[in-house]
Amino acid sequence: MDKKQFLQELNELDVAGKSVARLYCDISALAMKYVDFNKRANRCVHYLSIEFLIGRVFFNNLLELGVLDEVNAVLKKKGVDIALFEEIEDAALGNGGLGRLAACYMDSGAAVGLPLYGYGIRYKYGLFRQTFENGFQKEVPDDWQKFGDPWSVRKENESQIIHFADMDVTAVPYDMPLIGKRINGLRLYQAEGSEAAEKISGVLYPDDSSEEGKLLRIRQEYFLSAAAVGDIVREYESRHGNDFHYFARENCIQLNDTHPVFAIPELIRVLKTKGLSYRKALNIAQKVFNYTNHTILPEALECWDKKLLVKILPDIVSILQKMDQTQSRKHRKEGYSEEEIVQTHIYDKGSRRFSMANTAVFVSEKVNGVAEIHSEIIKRDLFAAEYAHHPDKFTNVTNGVAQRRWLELADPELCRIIDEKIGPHWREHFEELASFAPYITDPDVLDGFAAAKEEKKDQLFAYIGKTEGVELGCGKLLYAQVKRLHEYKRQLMTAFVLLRLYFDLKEHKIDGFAPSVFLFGAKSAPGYARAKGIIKYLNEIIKKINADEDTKASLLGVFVTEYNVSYAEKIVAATDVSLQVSTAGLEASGTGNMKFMMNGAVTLGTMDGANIEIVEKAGEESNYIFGARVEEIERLRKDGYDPVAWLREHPEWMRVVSTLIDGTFSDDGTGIFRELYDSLTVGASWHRPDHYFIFRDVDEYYRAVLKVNKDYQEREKFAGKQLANVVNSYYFSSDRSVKDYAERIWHISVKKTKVEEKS
Ligand code: 26Q
Repeated sequence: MDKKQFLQELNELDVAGKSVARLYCDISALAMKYVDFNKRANRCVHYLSIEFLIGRVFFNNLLELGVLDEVNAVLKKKGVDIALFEEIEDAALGNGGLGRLAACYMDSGAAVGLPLYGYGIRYKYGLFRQTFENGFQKEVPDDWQKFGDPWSVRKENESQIIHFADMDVTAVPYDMPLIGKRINGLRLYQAEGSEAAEKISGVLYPDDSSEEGKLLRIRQEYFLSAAAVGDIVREYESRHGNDFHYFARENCIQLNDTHPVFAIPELIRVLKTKGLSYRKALNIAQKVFNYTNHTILPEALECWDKKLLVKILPDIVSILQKMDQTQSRKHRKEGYSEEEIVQTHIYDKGSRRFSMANTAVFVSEKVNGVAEIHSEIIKRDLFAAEYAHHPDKFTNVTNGVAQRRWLELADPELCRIIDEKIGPHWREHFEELASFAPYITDPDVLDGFAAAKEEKKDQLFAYIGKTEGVELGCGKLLYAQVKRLHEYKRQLMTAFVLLRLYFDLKEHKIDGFAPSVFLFGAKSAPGYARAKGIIKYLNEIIKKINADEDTKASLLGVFVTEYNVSYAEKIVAATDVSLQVSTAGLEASGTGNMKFMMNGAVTLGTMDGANIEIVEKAGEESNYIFGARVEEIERLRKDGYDPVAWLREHPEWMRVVSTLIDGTFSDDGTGIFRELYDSLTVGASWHRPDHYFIFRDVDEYYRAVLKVNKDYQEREKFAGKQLANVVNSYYFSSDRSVKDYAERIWHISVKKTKVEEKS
């Protein structure tokens, strides 16, 4: 980028009378003029994902272009506060972890100079925006394009037609630059051509409880898969014509979970139309694809009814069926037992369904989980049969997060403290953060860190005061649990701990409690009644606690509305204690845990997902681990577990849990609190009572919360624990993750050849 020229043009920009949105568009468009996409490399990786939770790109892109500070200065001179652009909507084209991970990987790919290209869907409406009405979540459509989309370029002439049995749909690409050492692209497709076609890129996650909803979901998945495959093949043909010998050498496709798995049969279908045999096409596919699993929850493992698929994708069904036959023959030859064949097969004759995960595992060269423990679990449980015969297929790549967004943008104050001691080089080579280690016992650094944390808390609390109307004061210890609302993440367990704290404080049962704030942020899937019930319950608890004059100086709660990427940036920087309390074995990795760690929060959590690696790197003494390990949970599942007996024996907890049914709180007559209570004591919707083992862990959780609270009061010592987390967080950079993928799975390197140099 020609910085000088850009800044000169910016200087000349007329700001008078322009709205914030208009200015945002003008400055973004100006920067886009200087963005120059790199040419493709000899071998490229295509990252297919149904979600990209990008968040606000304005600040990130200016940072990556190296002009953020300068733009800030120019605008200031013109009397414009750059912070105003924080009001502009961000693109939430994802739900949570998986989508945010995809965005971090795109950021890192460009930053470290890997030819990594994203393919996704340009949803008209992203993840709903959340409001609370009387403590209940309400959803509002997310019209993220209403201020324009200045960072995308529509590529009309690279549109393609996607065929379904009942309609043709035009897929129009929009390219967003990914700026770093390389300028890569994220290509999002918009569906056009008719009203029915437009629906395909209408909303992220349509309600799929009806057949119509399921069909729409299948259409979305195929739309993305076919558009990406079509693009990759066309680009290849432009260089090699009809000779597909080099296809697998030059292209690698990473499937971000099973949602884009139709890309496999689609590639085979397309290669067949180019004259290749089914065998040859399958052979190429087996060299091109890799698959990442992100969850072992049975309800998230996609299987599609043949009856549905055949209605709109008959050719894909034929190929999947043929693949199933090839697979059976191959597996018999390789000595799979009948039971193993049933566990691995692509098509299940009994239920007449196709397993997307089994399709992915069969074809992929590498299959990976997203944290050590999770990769072990998928080898041992989910894909045990395939692992027994092809152990080399399976590997682990622990997730990471983009430190440019999650530390540099989120917490410049902390970054300056680091810079002062070790210079700024660590910003580009994040592993050099390790050299900050000798300074984390330096009293000046510890004081400086504690002061910076207070500053971030003040900033966050001021923002919360303004947006939520809740005053949180200052000098408090901040505990935070922010993530999607799901039973396995156990926000309900935190609700019980919070209530117990409140009762005990009110009755003067706790000595020397450091004044604390419990902060929650979460969206629930619109149709997930129990998750919505938990939001309401937490809101009721918080209302009660915040209104109590006896305790409010010691304990406050807040459930922030519309938790999203931008909110997360503020929260991770301000938090002291990161709550990561999923049932052991169920959180594949978690990435919020890494963002908090990077900003100097200690983890208070279970031995689950990447928490285990966090504790391994930063030390048990700098974190707070409690609860049943995965082996114990498995034992309890097998040998039986009696939550009702436990409650009976623990009246202090019975009192807390009873508030779900004793009238302490009102659920406005919806019956949802009773339903929650029943789910813990009787069991509901095919789950056993307390399916997520809250009562196994809640008391240990409570003790751990008190222990942190006590330790926090030795502020300097506690700051040392926090800084031990910062220093050791370099491992959780997504730069490390993508380099790991590049080396072990994608077989690409960061080195540039002459041909790859910019044109
Ligand atoms: C499944 C079937 C039908 C419709 C939708 C789905 C579906 C949708 C979204 C299944 C899974 C997801 C999303 C999963 C996800 O976000 N997983 C998270 O991935 C993170 C990145 O690897 C991990 O850190 C989290 O632990 C994991 O929960």
